[in-house]
Amino acid sequence: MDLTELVNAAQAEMTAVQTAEQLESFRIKYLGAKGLLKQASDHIKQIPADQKRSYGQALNAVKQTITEAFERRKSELESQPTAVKGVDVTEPGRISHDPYRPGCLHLIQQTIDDLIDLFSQMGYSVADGPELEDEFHNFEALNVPLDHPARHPLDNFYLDLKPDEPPLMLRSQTSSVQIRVLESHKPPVRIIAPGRVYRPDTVDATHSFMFHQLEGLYVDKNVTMVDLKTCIDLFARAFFGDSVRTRFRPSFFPFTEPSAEFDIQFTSTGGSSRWVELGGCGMVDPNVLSAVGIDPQIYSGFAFGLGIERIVMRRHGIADIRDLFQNDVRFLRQFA
Ligand code: FA5
Repeated sequence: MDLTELVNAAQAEMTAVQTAEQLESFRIKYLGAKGLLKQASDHIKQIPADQKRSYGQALNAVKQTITEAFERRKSELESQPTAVKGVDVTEPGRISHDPYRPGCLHLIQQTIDDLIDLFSQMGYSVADGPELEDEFHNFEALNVPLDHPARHPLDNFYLDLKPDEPPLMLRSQTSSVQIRVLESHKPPVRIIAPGRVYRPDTVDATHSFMFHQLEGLYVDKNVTMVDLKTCIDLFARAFFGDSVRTRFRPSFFPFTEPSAEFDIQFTSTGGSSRWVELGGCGMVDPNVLSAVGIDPQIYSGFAFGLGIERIVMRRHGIADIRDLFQNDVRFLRQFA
């Protein structure tokens, strides 16, 4: 065995050793019990007697060179930080000031749950409808004719559809659920429908392009505007406390007659007050009842649609609606 070739090969291989596994393979190959050095050592038997001494000396020098190279690389690798492949599940967790904090519901979902609790105590059950809605439920059956400005493409998210399919849209109001419920249930009907709605509104402190509404609908015999105002007042006091200030303003919605908007007073930390619109409401228009086959001579009803973000903001003193959607956990954890 050529010892010069052996040592050269070992040194070349050692330059490629980067990991503990490669170093161990190197050790087995050269320094192991059946390794190349052992074979070179066994080879001495075949060396003529007069050359044994010089072969032995050369072999010792090769052994020393390879062993030293091995030891040097070993200590270099041991002093390097261990490179972790993937996740080391045996590594202990990093202990922060708050190691085991559980997750929590988003503030909007917490508020929806509280609203459901409150209205169920007033006899309302929860109804649902699709967010991807057709124009019949979002507009037509709600007495909003084709030429009404609320249906303008710039004010809604219509879907780009094939011409032979009925147009679909992201619903712009939860009032669509009024129709879905009345299509399948005969009065008395008393429901709330919380859910997401979408409008291409310009985003500012009180407007978002996606937000949540809570629709309310009560249809029975002899339902009057007094019932509507009582319901809204009960809700406002239960939710914001007896000292809350609300006001009704006459308004217009195609699906209610008469219609109103109601506002709630926001008082900022500086003490100044402003009115913020919380929702729209009114007595269900007879045309809407007729559209779903309910006789408006026998039945009447009221409906309302509350902006859930506005309720959340008033309840928790949040000045900007955008804080609710940025998903900054430092903000959201305050309400855990
Ligand atoms: C409606 O959407 C009617 N469907 C409400 C209604 C229901 C009237 C039943 C009569 C009977 P309006 O567009 O005003 O109405 O919206 C209702 C509430 O949603 C507003 O008062 C406000 O609180 C909230 N809202 C409206 N636009 C936004 C927006 N871009 N971002 C956040 N909240 C909004």
